Amino acid sequence: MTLRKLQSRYLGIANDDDDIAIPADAEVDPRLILPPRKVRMKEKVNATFVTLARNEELYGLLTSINHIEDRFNRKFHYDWVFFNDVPFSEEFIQMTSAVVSGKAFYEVIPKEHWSFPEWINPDEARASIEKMKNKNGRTESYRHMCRFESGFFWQQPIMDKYDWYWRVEPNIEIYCDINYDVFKYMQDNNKVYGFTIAFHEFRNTIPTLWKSTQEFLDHHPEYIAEDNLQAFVSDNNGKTYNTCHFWTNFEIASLDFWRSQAYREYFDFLDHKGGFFWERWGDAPIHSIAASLFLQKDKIHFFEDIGYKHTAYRKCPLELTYRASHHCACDPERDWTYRSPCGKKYFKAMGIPLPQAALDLLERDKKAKEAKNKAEKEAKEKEASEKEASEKAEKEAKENAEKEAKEKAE
Ligand SMILES: Nc1nc2c(ncn2[C@@H]2O[C@H](COP(=O)(O)OP(=O)(O)OP(=O)(O)O)[C@@H](O)[C@H]2O)c(=O)[nH]1
Ligand SMILES: [Mg+2]
Repeated sequence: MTLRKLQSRYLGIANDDDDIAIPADAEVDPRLILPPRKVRMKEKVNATFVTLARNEELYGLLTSINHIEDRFNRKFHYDWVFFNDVPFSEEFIQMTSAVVSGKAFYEVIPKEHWSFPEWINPDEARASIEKMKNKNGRTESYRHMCRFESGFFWQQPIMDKYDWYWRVEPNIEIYCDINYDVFKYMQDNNKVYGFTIAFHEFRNTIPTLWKSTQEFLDHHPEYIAEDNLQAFVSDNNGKTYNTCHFWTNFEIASLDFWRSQAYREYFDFLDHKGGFFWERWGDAPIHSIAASLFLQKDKIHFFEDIGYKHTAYRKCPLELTYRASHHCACDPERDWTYRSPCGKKYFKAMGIPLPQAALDLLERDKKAKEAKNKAEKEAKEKEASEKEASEKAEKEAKENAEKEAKEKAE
């Protein structure tokens, strides 16, 4: 065995440096072997992980960080920026910095980026939030979160030194080894925005978001990219929004996109409409509409190879050989990517066919549904015929008893 072989087998790193022979009797734990430092450093790009979280989410977040580190970052050592609207606790800092293999930074969000702006009356906004509370409106802090993720995280001075970020939330899982530098991939392939799962938004949380977007674009038609991905967000050539969005709890993207004049002005325009507070505009639809309209579609990348779980939804690579060679710990039958109507829409809008494995999965779903419907229909028919037979038998028994009684009486 050689070091190169071990690395490529266990870490998936192709190491071009001189290979090192490892004696057959050496006790080597391959998981402890890291690629040589100079290989790691020269390949790195300016990137960071970024997480907004509360102190009380520490333990769910440690799960996420451990997943990312085990599957990816222990090979690359990218930094991690943590944001919070209140100071991080000592425990939070100690525990997270112990598991992040790059540098960890802890930032308190300035008040002006986590409060009602001057054009929003707080009392009226709070009354409106209260009214929507049970209709997916969530809480006041949730509104600040959506506004921060839409317009402010990339404006924080700590982010200035980075070109790329990967957004991570508490309680996520990464199912497969990631053996290449995803940030470098984005950079080398001229990608801007990367996602894993696409979803529908609750329509009642964004009633005027599309109208506001159209109004903005009427003033700035120059921001609409040629060959964009509008068909992902609109089924009728831009008349209405179909509510499809990239799920932003996972994002690997360029910070320069949010820093662009187009996005800055778009966010500012939306912010002044007050939709974060009068409705419940989320960062996911806003990011997705911007990416779909302001970018050429080939700048958007679907990370088909990253196994990912957030809440009950998961993305599991379907190919058996891929899953085996990347040590995936997920059940492909539970993959949501291609079952999601918005996932399918993405492929259609890109003009690319669904992978064969996805078509097979959907075919199995169809057959399973047909079999279920058939079984239900048969069960109903059986129940009806049994009921009919028992009613008939009851009727006959009654008639016989009446007949007997009559004969006795005679
Ligand atoms: N510091 C801080 N972080 C928050 C707050 N609200 C949400 N977050 C973080 O913002 C991100 C999104 O919040 P979630 O509550 O997960 O929102 P969501 O992803 O739309 O909802 P789920 O689908 O339920 O996960 C997560 O990383 C949270 O930890 C808050 O009030 N303060
Ligand atoms: Mg979440």
